[in-house]
Amino acid sequence: MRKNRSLAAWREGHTTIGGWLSIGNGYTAELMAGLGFDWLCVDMQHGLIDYQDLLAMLPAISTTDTTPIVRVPWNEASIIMKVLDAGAYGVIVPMVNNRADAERAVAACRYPPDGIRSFGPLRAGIYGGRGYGGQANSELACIPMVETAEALENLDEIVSTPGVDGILIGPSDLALALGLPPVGDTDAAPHAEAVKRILACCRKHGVAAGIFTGSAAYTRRYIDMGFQFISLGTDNGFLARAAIQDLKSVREALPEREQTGY
Ligand code: 3PY
Ligand code: MG
Repeated sequence: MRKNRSLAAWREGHTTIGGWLSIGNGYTAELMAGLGFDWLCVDMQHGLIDYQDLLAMLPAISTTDTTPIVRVPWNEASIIMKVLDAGAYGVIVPMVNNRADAERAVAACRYPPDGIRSFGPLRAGIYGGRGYGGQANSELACIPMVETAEALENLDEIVSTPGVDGILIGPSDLALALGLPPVGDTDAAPHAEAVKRILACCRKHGVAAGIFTGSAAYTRRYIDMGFQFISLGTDNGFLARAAIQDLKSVREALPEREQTGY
C-alpha cells in the first residue's frame, strides 16, 4: 500500500505544514497540491464542497506526494467511510467532545476487528494500491478535533483513545468555547493556555498535535512550540489576501478621486 507520508513524519517526530481547501474545485486543489504542502485538507464541514467535488479534488491532489486529508461535516460513520473509500488518507472529525465520540470516529476509520468500517475502497484501492485492505488500519490517520468546552473537560480521555493518531485544534471554536470572539489567531491568555494544555496532553500520550491558522506568523509560533501539523492557510484566504494587497497597491497609484473605485 502507498505509504502515508504525513503520518510517518508524525510518528518519527517531524513537523509538517499543510493547507486548507475550502473551494470545491479540482483545478484549485491541483494548484495547491503542486505548491509543496505536506498535506492538504479538503474541508467538507465549512468548505463549499460536496462529495462530487471531493471526487475531483482527491485525484487532483494525487498528482503529487501531498497527503490527502478530508474534514468530514460531522462525526458520522457513513460520511467517514465514504471519504475513506474515495481515497482520503486522513480524516479530521470536528467537535469531538468525549471518549465515546473519539471511539466512534476511530471505529469508522478501521476495518474489523479494530473497528466497524465496511469494505469497499473503490478509489482508495486504486490510489492506495496493492495491500490496501490489509494495511489501511495502520496507514490512515484518524484525527479528532478538540475545540469545545466539553472536550477541554475530557481532554485526557479523548487524546488517549486507542487509534487516535492526531488531535487538531480548531482555534475559532476554541475561542467561542472560552467566551472569546471567534478569532483563531489570537493572543488572548485563556486561549493560549488552552492551546498549551492540549499540546502537553498530546505529548504525554504520544499523539501528534495539530492546529489550524490563518497566517505565517502563527504557523511559525506553533512550529516553535512543537506542533507537528499546522495548517498555514486556506485557498480562499490566500486568494483574497493577494488580491487585496495588489488592488490596494495599484489604487494608491491612481489620482485620489479614483482611489475608492466606481
Ligand atoms: C476552528 O477554528 O474552529 C476550525 O474548526 C478551523 O477550521
Ligand atoms: Mg471548528
